[in-house]
Amino acid sequence: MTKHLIKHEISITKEISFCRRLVFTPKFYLALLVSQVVILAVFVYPRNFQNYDPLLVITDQRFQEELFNRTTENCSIWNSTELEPDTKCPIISPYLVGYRKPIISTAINWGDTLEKYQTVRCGGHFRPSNCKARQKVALLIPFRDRYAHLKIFMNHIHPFLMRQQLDYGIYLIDLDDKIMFNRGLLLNIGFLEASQEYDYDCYIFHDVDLLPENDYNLYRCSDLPRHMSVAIDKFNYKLPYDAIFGGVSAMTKDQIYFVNGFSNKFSGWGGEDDDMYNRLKFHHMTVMRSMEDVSRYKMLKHEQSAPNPKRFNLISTGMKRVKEDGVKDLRYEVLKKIYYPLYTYIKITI
Ligand code: NGS
Repeated sequence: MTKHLIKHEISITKEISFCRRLVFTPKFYLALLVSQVVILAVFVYPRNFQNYDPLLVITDQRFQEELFNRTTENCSIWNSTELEPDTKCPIISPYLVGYRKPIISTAINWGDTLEKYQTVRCGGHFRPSNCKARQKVALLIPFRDRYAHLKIFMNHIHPFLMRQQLDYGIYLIDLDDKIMFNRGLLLNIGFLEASQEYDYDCYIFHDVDLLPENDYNLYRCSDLPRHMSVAIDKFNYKLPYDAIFGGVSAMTKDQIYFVNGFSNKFSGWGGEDDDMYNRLKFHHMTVMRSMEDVSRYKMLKHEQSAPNPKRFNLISTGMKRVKEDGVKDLRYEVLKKIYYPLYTYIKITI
């Protein structure tokens, strides 16, 4: 028994001295370093850094301050009654360039951007100087907090729309912070506010995180409602499902009133566009789409908003409410309306 114990002790001592020797060799440290790098690369890095993107910093305080200090002193006043040239602009603008990769950088200098777009009038209005635009278009952007996206969007969309020779205005509609985001409601109010300002022919419902890649994707309305963001990089440039009407879509004033606009009941993320698709179907309207190679969009990265758990139920019961839930008889209050150099900002509450 004692003999056995001694043997065991000797073997433990041997193991300890082996470990000591190992710990003091450079190979050991090298192996330790390599294993840590492997652990970091395989397990930790993908989770913490792969999705890291400066665009995820959605509340860019400095940018917000820069922005809110610049109002009408930095732009020329827009006067919708100013005389226009008599000649109509050509059906296809000669300034179009086709596919152009969007510039995605938060390093865009806001001052330079304003300098660059001096032809844009206060409130984000523009009209060609050498011809009469074929359509007057209001871009309605439901908004909450995504200032970094806004900067990139503005820098991209103004030259894009100018090249299309449109008479346009850009409206950012923001909801009282105490109320949950509601895309349908904001678009309805944006429509009512914009139509009071100018006799627009066409209203484009536009998410701030989508950048059109090809300027042959004409921002105009047709006889039927249009779904424009057909091919988004996030969905591998393929339509995710036939009934999708979200992202970017376009309707005339008559089409909007005909279906009573969007439902105001979809608080939180998702479903209001599917409900709009049902409204169109209910009113026997089909949706128009352009070719995938033209209707291409780059989506800016952001965290997924919390989906509305009630959205499926709201969609299935939606057509019972078409008449009373929509753009007609909508009550709201405008808290702020500011004509910034590149867009009109409207903050509302209900
Ligand atoms: C569907 C949503 C739509 C949304 C679409 C694309 O699942 O509201 O995804 O969203 N419908 C429902 O949730 C019922 S996207 O990934 O582009 O943000 O528009």
